[in-house]
Amino acid sequence: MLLKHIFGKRKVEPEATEILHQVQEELIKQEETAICEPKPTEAPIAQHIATQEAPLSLENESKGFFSRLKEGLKKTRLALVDTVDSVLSSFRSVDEELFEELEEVLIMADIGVDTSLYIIDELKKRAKTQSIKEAKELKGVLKEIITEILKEQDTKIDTCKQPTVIMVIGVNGVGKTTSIGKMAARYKQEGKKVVLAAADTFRAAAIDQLEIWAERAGVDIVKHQEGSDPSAVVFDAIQAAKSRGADIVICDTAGRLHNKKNLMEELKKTARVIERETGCSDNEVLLVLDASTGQNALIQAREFASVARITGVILTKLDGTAKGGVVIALSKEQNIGVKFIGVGEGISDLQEFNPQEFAEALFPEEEAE
Ligand SMILES: Nc1nc2c(ncn2[C@@H]2O[C@H](COP(=O)(O)OP(=O)(O)OP(=O)(O)O)[C@@H](O)[C@H]2O)c(=O)[nH]1
Ligand SMILES: [Mg+2]
Repeated sequence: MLLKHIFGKRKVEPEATEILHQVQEELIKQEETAICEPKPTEAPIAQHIATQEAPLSLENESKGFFSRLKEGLKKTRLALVDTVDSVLSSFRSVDEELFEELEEVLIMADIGVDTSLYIIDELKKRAKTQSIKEAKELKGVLKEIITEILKEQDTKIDTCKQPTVIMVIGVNGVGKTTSIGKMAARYKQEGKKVVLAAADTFRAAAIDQLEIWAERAGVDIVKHQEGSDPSAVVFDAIQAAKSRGADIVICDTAGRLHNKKNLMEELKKTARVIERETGCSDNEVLLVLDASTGQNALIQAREFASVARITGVILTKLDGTAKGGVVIALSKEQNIGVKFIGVGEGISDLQEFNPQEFAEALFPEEEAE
């Protein structure tokens, strides 16, 4: 609501775009300090166990998949699509004022200034070429533009290498370990042999937490003592995978070290070991981002991308946040494909990101009329 307080009224003048950029930069600066601050978000191990549910079943999975996605995007839908609906219904014809109102709705829904401006520009162009006269007709075009943006990036993980090594990185508390547990369960269900590498050696609890997930998913884990060299854990995990004929190695990493520089150096070193041991320079490096942090997730993407080769994003905690619009900004502004989304804490609450289905869940058909 900050922008509304600043500008006092809903209308955003075209010349205010520059100011919007400045305000966004300022917000980003304020949030930047929080990036490397340890957040005491991690639930105690007992709580992790308490939130566990029945083992993942692919049958239940496909049945409930779309409804869980829809449910998970409820708050984002309210913030974005329901607000778009109310703007469209308050205008009869398509005019400049309507586009300005829509632009503000997009920015407020965490789509980011640049992406919002791009979407409105496209909307104007298409409204003109399609001779759209009624405001409500714009909704379908908006959905089309958003779907196209989401489809621009690669959303698939290549698991053909033997073994495929996936390194999972991100700041503390974003959901790395939980997502790894969920991924392990998915791959296991697909008939793949998985080995987890407990390379967050910074805390003993992190190793214990991954071990619980390995047990739940029914996969192997390679672990060392707390404080040991993370690269050595990854090295051993890859050797174990090779000798056991495993298909996939997923490496947990620390979200915090004594300082940010240490963390980044450690990640680089681990990536080098993976490269050397697999003989491949294009292994998956997935950055985990917490959708509920909105624009801060974009800053983290930018920071990590400047020091690491990121091949994709796992966007967690889409359930319970109205800031899911950030997925659109990530695709457009950061050029990073979202590979998985987290829509809950349960073992089956990780979904492969499907741009078309995501757009359908955000703009359900029955409401598109
Ligand atoms: N609601 C919801 N909670 C999630 C999701 N993914 C993870 N969480 C929760 O987020 C919290 C932190 O998750 P972790 O997996 O421990 O995060 P981490 O990145 O490994 O944290 P560190 O090991 O401290 O760096 C846990 O309470 C998880 O249950 C999600 O998609 N939705
Ligand atoms: Mg962790």
